[in-house]
Amino acid sequence: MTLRIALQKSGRLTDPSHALIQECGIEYERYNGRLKLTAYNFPVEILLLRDDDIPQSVARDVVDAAIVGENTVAEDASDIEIHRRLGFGRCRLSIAVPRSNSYTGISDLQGKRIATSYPTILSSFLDSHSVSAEIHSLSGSVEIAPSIGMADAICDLVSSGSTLLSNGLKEVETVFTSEAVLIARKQLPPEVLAILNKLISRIDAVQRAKSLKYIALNVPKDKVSAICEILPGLKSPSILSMPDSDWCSIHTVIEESNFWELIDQLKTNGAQGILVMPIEKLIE
Ligand code: PRT
Ligand code: ZN
Repeated sequence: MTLRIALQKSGRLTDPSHALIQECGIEYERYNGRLKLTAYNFPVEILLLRDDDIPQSVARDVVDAAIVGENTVAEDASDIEIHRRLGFGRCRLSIAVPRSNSYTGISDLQGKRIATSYPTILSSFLDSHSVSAEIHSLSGSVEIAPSIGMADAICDLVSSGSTLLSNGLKEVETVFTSEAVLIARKQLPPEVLAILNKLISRIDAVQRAKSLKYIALNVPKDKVSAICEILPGLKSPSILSMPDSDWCSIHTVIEESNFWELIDQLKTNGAQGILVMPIEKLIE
């Protein structure tokens, strides 16, 4: 049995998706032009597809699972389960209008023409705000629709905002926020589900490790208890006493998110020689 997983063939999600699979210890060769890759050391087959085709490929049993933008799934999903959010490919689907327009609120969109490649997400957003507008579906180059007189507004993906800016548009409503997600068909055969779960537990280990740092520091013995209170480790820190010295060494794991604040507090409490190391994987 193998798990068939789709990744984007070529685009924004391609490199980070391969990187994640490879960080999970899964090895395969990427050949130019080859659309099906088989791993040497894990029962997985990787199919490279256009992102727009991925949700349907999962729903129709062409593949079992995939990494794709959540926006694509929300636009075109049925019988699909989102198993994990992956933290890359972040963007938002936003409504934008010409910069010269005054915009006072969502009711300004009533009766307007809005161009988008995401008609399903947009129409449910407008419905939820009781706005009725004419939705024009376009498969690309949505941002030029207002300047050629095809629409009054657009609804498109935004990350830095520079595309909107260079097309004389301003972002006025956020419709949906998105990132890459790991999806799979509901009701997979048990053997395939078991492989998927194995992959998910590896992804969890990789993701968890990225949010943590291993630190080692030297601390005066009389400051150990004060410092241990500051350190919110996974478990209590390891304390290595140095014989014939007033110092000991503390080792622990901390969250990346409050890293700098914590380091400042440790220094204030007398810690020295603070060594910080990345963690490759964390299996809990
Ligand atoms: O060939 P294929 O159909 O597979 O690729 P594609 O060109 O349709 O997709 P691609 O590679 O552009 O995007 C794949 C996924 O990346 C999307 O489905 C999103 O989940 C995610 N993503 C993240 C983005 C962006 N950021 C993004 N900025 N997808 C598209 N954009 C486009 C947007 O449409 C607009 O044209 O980038 C432009 C805006 O970017 P900024 O930085 O100027 O705001
Ligand atoms: Zn696409």
